Amino acid sequence: MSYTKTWLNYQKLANCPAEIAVSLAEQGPVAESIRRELELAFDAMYGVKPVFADTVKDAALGVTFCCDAACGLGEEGFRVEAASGSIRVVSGGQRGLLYGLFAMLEQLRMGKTDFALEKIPSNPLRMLDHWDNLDGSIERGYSGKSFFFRDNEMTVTGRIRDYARMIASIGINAVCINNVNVRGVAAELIAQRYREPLIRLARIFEEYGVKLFLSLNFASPKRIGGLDTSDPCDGKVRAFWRERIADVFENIPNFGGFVVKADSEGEPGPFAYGRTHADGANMLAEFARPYGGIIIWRCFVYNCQQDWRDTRTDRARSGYDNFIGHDGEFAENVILQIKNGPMDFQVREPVHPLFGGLKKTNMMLEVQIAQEYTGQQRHVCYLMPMFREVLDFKTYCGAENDTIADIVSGRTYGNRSCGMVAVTNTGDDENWTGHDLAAANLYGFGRLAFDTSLDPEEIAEDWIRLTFGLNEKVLGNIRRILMMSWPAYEKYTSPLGIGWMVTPHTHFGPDVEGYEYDRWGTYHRADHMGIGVDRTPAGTGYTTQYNEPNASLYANTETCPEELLLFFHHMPYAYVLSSGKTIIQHIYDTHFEGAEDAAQMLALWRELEGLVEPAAYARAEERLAFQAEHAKEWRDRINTYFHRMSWVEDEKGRKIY
Ligand code: GCW
Repeated sequence: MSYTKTWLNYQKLANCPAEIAVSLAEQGPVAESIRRELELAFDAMYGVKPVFADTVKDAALGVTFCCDAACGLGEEGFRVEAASGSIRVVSGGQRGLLYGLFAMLEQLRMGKTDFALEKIPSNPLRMLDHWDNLDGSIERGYSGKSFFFRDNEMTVTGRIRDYARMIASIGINAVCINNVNVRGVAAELIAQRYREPLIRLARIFEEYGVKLFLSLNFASPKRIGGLDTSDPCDGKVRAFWRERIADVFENIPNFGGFVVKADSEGEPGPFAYGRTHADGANMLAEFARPYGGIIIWRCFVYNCQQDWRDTRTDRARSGYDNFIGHDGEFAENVILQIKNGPMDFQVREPVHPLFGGLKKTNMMLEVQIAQEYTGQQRHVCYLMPMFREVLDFKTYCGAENDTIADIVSGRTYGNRSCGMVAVTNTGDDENWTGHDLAAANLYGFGRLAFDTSLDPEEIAEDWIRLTFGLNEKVLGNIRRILMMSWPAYEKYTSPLGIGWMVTPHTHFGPDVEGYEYDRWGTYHRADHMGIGVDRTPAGTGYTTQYNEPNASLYANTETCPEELLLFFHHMPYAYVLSSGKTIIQHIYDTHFEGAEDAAQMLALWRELEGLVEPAAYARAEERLAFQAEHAKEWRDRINTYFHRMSWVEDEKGRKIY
């Protein structure tokens, strides 16, 4: 199947230089990628094949790549200086040159000829997690099937190289290719069965500076090792892992390590043997350490067998409760991977309190650009504004350098095992991400992970120009669509921090009580008087997991940020918000507004007919039209539910079914 070029859609530019000379002394797989990319890009942009030479003096455009360990930019940082037909790209390593190359191409494509840029990546690890299964399906995948696996075999095709180029161009340096739920034959990815294609895949990733990671099954000693236990303290189990891990690192080039989902949603883990997460993670880390490998251990651990009548158990508390007591116990090459919020990638959640709690543990921020709960790539929902808020959140873990961005970039504790990871949104659809506009989340995540200080709107602008060209109308309309999309989605799906009103299992479409009386710990507790969960010390006590002043701020209805009011408090429908509206009126108003916003996004897109490539126009038009209809369904289902619960009429007398 053919597929689109996304933001690497190199278009012909005006003012082509007559000849281009490039000086690049480096050798090796990454340097080769730089050469290939230059040939591809300059041919498409200028119709000129670059000449590789020792000196570039006489060419109309001369590009010099200079690898200099003493440049102070590190192996991944770069400086690009362009003036009067001469461009110099400097880095301490080849990966930095590769990032510098893509940054240079971006500038040239946006019509700039004289510029200077210097960037050192904020986060050591900038990672994508695929939830791809070996049969080719993707858990929570909304863009077709896996391009890594099909029918229990690996598929190492030309598409993988294009994928590697795409993600390298935004600074991604690590990818985990298989689902954290390691089922069936996936457990054998660490055995011989998939060795040869994994080596080929790892070599392609290596050419683009991307480390390969695998998710492993903690019960592998039993499942594939023929042992009768997977107890991490058992001698035979340790021997199994020592051998397996050594074998993987010694044979797969450029291998980064393992991701582990343990004792979570039915996945096996150390609990079965009376061992702790630290026992489990450290055992694996010990065997990965000689290879510089890391173990990424997920903190998404909670009781998924809850009785809805139990109002003391609180899923929001569980990540913190499970891990805080083990602060300082994890090995140096273990990183705890923590979701941005304490629940599960809802459209609005507070920031996970573990970030401010752990002081002696490596941490990584996990976000989800696969839009599981935010419209599944059939709705537009540009998530960078949400991630911006998360990164800027002050945890008060110390007097300074206490934001999430500080913690995960290593500024707070001076560590290098940390970073950001996104559950990714790609598949084998022709446009990679199902919705053409969802590619903005992939692009945006990479850019933001590379530079956590970026403005979401500027990222959006770059993405639009690089994908759709430089037309001002196209830029303006798509920017508006993207920037209004997250607030709109929140308005028509969720009031004031309430999540989960979705169809069980699929997580798509409204079902206000879908998860209300289920075992997953996901309640909004709406009754005829009010709605919300009391998470103050008088309720579940979740607010106490935050450092002061956050703990008090959230516990008090007067100071609790309103967008999270119902996450932290059970409030009467008649409670008056700062807008002067009651909660029930706010619910009605936001739902009507959200549906109008969705209609407006469609109208904005329709103005672009003829200005964007027809196939892309048609694909997105269809989805935006669906979104506008679906938003009405959300509006009506939610408004009707709360009207029937509260018996309060809409002040504006609009249609509520
Ligand atoms: O969001 C939930 C998803 C599960 C997923 C889990 C996790 C991979 O519904 O499908 O499992 O999170 O993060 O492990």
